[in-house]
Amino acid sequence: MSKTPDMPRSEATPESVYRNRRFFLKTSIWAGTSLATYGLYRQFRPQPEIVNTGGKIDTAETTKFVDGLPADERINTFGEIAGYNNYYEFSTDKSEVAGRAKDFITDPWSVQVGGLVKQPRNFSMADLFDFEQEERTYRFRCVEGWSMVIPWVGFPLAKLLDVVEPLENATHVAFETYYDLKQMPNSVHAGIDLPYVEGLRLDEAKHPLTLLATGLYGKTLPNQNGAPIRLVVPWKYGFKSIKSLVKITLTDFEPPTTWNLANSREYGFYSNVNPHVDHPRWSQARERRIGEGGTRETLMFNGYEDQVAHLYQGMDLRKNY
Ligand SMILES: Nc1nc2c(c(=O)[nH]1)N[C@H]1C(S)=C(S)[C@@H](COP(=O)(O)O)O[C@H]1N2
Ligand SMILES: [Mo]
Repeated sequence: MSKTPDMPRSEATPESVYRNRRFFLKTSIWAGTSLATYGLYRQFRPQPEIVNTGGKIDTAETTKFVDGLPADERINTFGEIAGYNNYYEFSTDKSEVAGRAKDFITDPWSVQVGGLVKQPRNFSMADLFDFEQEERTYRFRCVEGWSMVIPWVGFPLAKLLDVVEPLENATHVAFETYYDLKQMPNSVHAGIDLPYVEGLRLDEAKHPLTLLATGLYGKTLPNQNGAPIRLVVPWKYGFKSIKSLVKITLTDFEPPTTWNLANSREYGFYSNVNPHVDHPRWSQARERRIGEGGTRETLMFNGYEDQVAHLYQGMDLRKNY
C-alpha cells in the first residue's frame, strides 16, 4: 500500500543521553506489599500554575520517589517527560518536538463533545478546569518499548461523560486532535493520516483510571505533551493517549484510530500493554525506563491488571490486540 509509518521502531537500544544510573534505587520509601498497581490520588482543586517553558528543558532536576510507588520506581523528571516526545504533527524526532511546539496556540481552546449524548456541549478550558483537578502518577508505556512514570494533573473522563449523558445506544467514544497545517507543518511528513484520531470502548472510557490530563508536575501541560488537554489511558500503549483534544464523540460503532489505519496488523484498536503479545517486529516483554540503564519487565496491563482485567474477561487478547 502507501507509506510505511516510521514511528513504530523498537527502542530496545538504550540511548546514552537518557542513561542515568545515579537515581537508581536511591531510596526505598515504599516498604509495603506487592504493589502491582498504583495511581496516586491527590486532590488538587486549584487550576495548575500556568507555565510556558518556551521549549526549554531543565534536565538538572533531582529525582522524586513517592509513597505508593514501588521502591525501585521513581517519577521521571520534568525534563525527561517534556524533552522526549512523540507528537508527529510537530516532528517525528522526539527531541525536536518541544522546540517545534513552543509557539503552539492553545488559548482560546474548546472541546466539542457530542454524538450520542443527551446534552451535547462545547467546553471551554475554564469549563474543564471547573472539574476537580487531581494529581495522578501513572506509568506510561510506549509501544516502541520505552516508558516513564508521570505525575499528571487532570480529572476522570467519566466525570465529563456524566455531564453530557451518553445515550443508551452509545458503545464507544471517538477522540480527535486539533489540526492546522500552519501550526503543525510537520503534518505533511508525518506518514500518518491526520487529524490524529483515537477511540475507546465506552466502559474503558468510563473507567476511573482514564484521565483527561490538563497538566503535569502541578503545572499546565507543556505543548509537546498535548496542551491544553489530552487523554491518558495508563494501561494502554501510549499512542492511545491522544493529545490536544478538540473533539469527543459518542458513537455506536468502533471508531477508526490513527495507528490502526496506518498499519492494522501492527496496531490494534485495543492496544492494551501486554508483555505476552509481541509486536510483529519486536518483543513487548521488556521496556526501557527513560533515565535508567538496562531494561525492566513490562507488566500486564502496565501494572493495572487488578483494576482493568475485568474489562476484557472472556476476550482473546491475542486476537483483540
Ligand atoms: N495527536 C497526537 N497524539 C499523540 C501522538 C501524536 O503523534 N499525535 N503520539 C502518541 C504516542 S505514540 C505517544 S507514546 C504519546 C507520547 O506522549 P508524551 O510525548 O507526552 O510522552 O502520545 C501519543 N499521542
Ligand atoms: Mo508511542
